[in-house]
Amino acid sequence: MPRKHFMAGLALAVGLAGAGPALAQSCQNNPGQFPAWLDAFRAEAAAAGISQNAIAALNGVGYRQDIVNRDRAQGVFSQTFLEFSDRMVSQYRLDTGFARLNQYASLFASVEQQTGVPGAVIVAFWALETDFGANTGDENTISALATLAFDCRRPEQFRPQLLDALRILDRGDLTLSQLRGAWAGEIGQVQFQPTDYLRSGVDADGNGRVDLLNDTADIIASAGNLIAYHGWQRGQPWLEEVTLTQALPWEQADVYNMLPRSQWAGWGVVRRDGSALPSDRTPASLLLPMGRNGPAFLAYDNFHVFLDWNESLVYSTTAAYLATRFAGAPRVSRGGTVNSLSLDQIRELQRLLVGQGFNVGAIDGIIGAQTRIAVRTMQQRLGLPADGYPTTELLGAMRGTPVPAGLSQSQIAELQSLLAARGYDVGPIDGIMGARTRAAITAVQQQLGLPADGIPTEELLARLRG
Ligand SMILES: [Ca+2]
Repeated sequence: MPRKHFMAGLALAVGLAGAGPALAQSCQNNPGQFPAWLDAFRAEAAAAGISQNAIAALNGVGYRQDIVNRDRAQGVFSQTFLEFSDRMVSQYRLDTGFARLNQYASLFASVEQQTGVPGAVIVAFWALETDFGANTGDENTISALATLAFDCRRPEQFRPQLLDALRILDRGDLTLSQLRGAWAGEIGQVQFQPTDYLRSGVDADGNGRVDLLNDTADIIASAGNLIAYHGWQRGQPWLEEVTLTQALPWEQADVYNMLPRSQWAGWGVVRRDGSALPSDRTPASLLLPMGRNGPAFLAYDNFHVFLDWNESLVYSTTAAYLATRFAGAPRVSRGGTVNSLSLDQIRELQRLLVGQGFNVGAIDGIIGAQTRIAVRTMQQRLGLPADGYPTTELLGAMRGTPVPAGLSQSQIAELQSLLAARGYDVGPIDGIMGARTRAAITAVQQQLGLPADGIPTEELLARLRG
């Protein structure tokens, strides 16, 4: 799955955490082919209408093994939401952000009028990406992007970025010596990829150049434009801290499960201060970044803009929470005791889940979407509250759970074929236990009067063969 972030500095600074199994894929470059590749790229740029003057920026550019190494580095990140947000939502960032909101109040008001994006949201990205311009990166953008566009891993993603970086030179927004930023090609105080720069950049101060390194008005207006481009809905909330007053159907608490706000109110969810939520149809999901005993939020449609920015829930929740602070929300309440797992414990849990037949992707210590789904199913099977958050209680219960007699990959593939022949959707016949195969097994078990646990066994295979 392609990484979806549109402002990447924070994630990249901490090492591509939570990016998932795509990073584990490897491929081989032959750096000796780089000069010929660069010649072909020059021709492509010229054919795309880019001037020879801008194309000359490629002269002397060499293959950068250090950039490829950074792109391959698999950062591991196991901080909880409170650990991470305590670190990222620093007093310095809060003070500076409020000062910027005050200093540029009329500009923020006009940007919100034009784009619908509140200043609080823009300032949160500005803070997290570069500390308000203090850390914009000093990597040569052309050299970094040329290497990544040549590299075998994601050339289709970086070739257009390299073309657009040349177009930024052509348009005169930045000079070649100014064109520096993050190692993956993001530029400026809110770390725009070149394509975003060209499409969403605005010359708001009217000096004739979109300068996202130096022109504060350009930076604020362009960030509003980019966030609006990603689907921001004017006048709508994004994240709201709430209080849970009773146990609720925990399996409903999933960031992608949008329900009418009245449903959450009916399940005893109230505002953080204890007052009632509006009992209306506004879609919202219940986001429990540390499970049912930790902080609780309602996440609205606009929260998905933060998920676009970084698909890691801990990152995106922290960014959205910081924006609520700039909009006046108090410090998040600490919740009760949550026995979170260490990195090694998450890996152990992932191995145990695989032993139970779940597909959790890589055993990487990262709680991604697949691990969360497996955790929730396992919690249900063990009779634990199914909030999808792995704790030491779950790990302890799983250590004592017998591993079902497993099937080999070829046996699972045979099972998939038999299920498909009966009309079930199992996805590809690949011998891998994915969500569709599990659902099909559960359904056929029900049909056959077997315990519907979704686990593939010899017995089930024999029944289907017969
Ligand atoms: Ca300008």
